[in-house]
Amino acid sequence: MKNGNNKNTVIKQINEVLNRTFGKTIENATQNQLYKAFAITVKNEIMDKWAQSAYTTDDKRVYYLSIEFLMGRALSNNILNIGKRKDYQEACKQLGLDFDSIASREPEAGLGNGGLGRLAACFMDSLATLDLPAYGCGIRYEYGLFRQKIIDGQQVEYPDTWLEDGNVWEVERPEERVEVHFGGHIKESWEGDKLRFVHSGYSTVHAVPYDMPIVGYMNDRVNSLRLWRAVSPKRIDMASFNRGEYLKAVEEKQMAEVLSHILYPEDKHYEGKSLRLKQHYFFVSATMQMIVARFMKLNLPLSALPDKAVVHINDTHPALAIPELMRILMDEHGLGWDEAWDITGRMFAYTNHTIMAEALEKWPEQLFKQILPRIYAIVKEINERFCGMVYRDFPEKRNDIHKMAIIGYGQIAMAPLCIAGSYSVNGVSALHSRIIKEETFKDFADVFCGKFTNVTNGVTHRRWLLLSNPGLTDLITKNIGKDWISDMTKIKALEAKADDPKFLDKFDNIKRLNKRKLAEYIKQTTGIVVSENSIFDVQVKRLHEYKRQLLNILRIMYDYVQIINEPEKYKDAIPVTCIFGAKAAPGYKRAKVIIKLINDAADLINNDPRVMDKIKVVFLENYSVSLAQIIFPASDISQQISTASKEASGTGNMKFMMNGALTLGTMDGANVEIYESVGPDNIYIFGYDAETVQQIYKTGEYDPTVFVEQDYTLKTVLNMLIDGTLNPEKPYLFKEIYESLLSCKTGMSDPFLILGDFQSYKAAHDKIVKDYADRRKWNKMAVINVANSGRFSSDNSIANYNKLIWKLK
Ligand code: 26Q
Repeated sequence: MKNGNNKNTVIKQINEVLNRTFGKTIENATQNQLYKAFAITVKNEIMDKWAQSAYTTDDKRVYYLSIEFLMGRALSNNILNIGKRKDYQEACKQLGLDFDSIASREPEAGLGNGGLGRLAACFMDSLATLDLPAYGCGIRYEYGLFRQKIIDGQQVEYPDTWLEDGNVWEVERPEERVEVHFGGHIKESWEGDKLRFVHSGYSTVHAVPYDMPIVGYMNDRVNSLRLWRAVSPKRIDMASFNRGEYLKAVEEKQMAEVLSHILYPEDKHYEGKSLRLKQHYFFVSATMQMIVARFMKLNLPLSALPDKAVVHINDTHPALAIPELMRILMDEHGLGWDEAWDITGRMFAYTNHTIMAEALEKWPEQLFKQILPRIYAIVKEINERFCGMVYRDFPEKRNDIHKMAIIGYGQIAMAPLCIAGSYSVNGVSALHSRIIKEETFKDFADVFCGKFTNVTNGVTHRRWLLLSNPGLTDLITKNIGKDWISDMTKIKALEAKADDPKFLDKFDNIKRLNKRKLAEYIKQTTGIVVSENSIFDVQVKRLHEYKRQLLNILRIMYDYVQIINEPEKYKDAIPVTCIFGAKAAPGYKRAKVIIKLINDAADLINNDPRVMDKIKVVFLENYSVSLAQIIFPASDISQQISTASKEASGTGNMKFMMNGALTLGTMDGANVEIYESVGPDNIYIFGYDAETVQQIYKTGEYDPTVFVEQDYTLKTVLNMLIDGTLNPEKPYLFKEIYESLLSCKTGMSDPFLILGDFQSYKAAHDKIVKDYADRRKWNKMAVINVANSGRFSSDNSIANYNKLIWKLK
């Protein structure tokens, strides 16, 4: 029996590793040792392929540069991708071990804030699976995104010590260390007819790479995620140490190493912090040096560099890779400006992820100059040549040059640098790409019309469906065969089953089991008992005003008031469990108050007997990749309710869809494409569209008081924010929220248009809850959603990136 053999091989391997590494056996190993033994065993299995993929080919590669990689746990994923899930499960069964509990010992690699970081992780998975040679490059943060606890309804942050107990997956490569220089002075000198730039008086930080394997699904490719760690070249200064100045002795060392200590927890909020600028330069400098050094081994002329490497810039954070390459080509390889710029201009592609003004990166010129004097000089030159080109070649745009300049008003703007220095610029959904081309970066698009393109985001169905929802995965495979797993477009065949009552019952049952699992988790972590028969209505994402968790909680409070006012009317209503998960940036006060509001409202509603358990409100703390893997499969309703035009794409929306949740959303980001895929009957759309929102911003015609005057219940709900109902001890807590919702002074009114969208949101929610009663019909809609989710696999996005932009192989 093949399977029996494989299972026994796994058992033998694990025993061996346990024995060699810990001097233990399966019988007496701790859970942590078991986890490590599993991980080492899997890693050993992929080592061969990793060496092959990483060090033997000269093919053109894509380097995906990102300040964030929100990877989540790797063990189950890697086992899935090498095709040995069954072997490991059976081995565990035979040994009396609980595989999931062992896998949950792995600390999660949470090196990202949200969508942008998770997208980078999904893309790494698809790149390997599509057998494309790729490197992910970023920072090996010692502390990932903070762990969130909710204490007395409020967010409290704790450090994420994910590396404390070691990281089985990483391989340190000290032999590939490079130097990164900060500060100092630049001297110009003529060497024959060449102007040379000599950098002196700088301080040095060593960048040491740590590689993690990225395993392709059922193929021979294992790519690398290369994360750089900052190490000081200095040992402790023994002289100061001996004088008893311990602090001073370690100070310099720590100043250097702090660069890779912590992930900034701000998501879409830029602040000109010098440490952050240093982090950006640190990892892009190390990466660009590595790329050029690797290329030099091929003994080709430097002009061939773009045939061997393409560098993808994930938002503007790695923008300095552009001037850094210029520096390496000119200062270290003696190229002239034009030659270096020609190479550079063929190497970079840039993805924009947000149009929110406060997220657009700009650095104070003085700070920049001081920290990166040589890079500053290069950026200045790029700016002058770029503005000169526009002046010369586009006389009609002369009056717009100040809007496009890279340097101006004492600041250096990163998006213009990326656009000027890349051959491709893309947005992350059809709507978003249109907005950046026609509005945000319109002037650039007039100048470089061919550069702008769209690649809609996607998510890896291997993690978000196969791993997270094995029940649904099996059901799909039993009905349409297994081809869809390697080609997600084939999942469309499932639509043929959308009218099959037997199939729908099975589908319904799988959802129920997933809900049971989540209900258990909720009970364990919050003590709240929720019914698996209730509708699981879910909003999980970063806490941001534009994402409008506030709209959701106000609507819940509205339902609450309706139920206590007319209990008779609601006594047969299907109960709804409203689930939130959201981290707020630690310094984002309004976001934190909204978390408090959700929790205070939850307390009030969950403990009011008049509600008859018709509504439960649950705030799950520490929303993370692993928690998301439990939530999506158990969800009925996917809340995607951003103010239209604000959410560039969203990717949670896609994960819900794949798991058969129905979208309740605005026409924003990729919701628009989900709508096109499933049709108007299988999605719940409400609210202003992007054009109307823009119109309101332009005219300022928005008066929220009108909506309140028309609706007495809404008035009651808003009053609850200020009359102490929610928090009798601190009735003032939510006063500012109340005022922001109602303010209509010119230029001061609520930019998220919450009350403007309220009524249509409430109506859409009432309809979705009503429709749930017809379970056959509901499940049919859900199946149609799953069947049409194929285009949202990141395999599709990556295939598009490659076809349109990278052109590998
Ligand atoms: C920049 C400079 C200084 C400090 C912070 C930042 C910063 C950090 C994180 C700016 C932006 C981010 C994150 C942006 C982000 O996650 N955007 C999301 O990207 C997803 C993937 O494309 C989209 O699906 C989401 O719609 C978009 O909000």
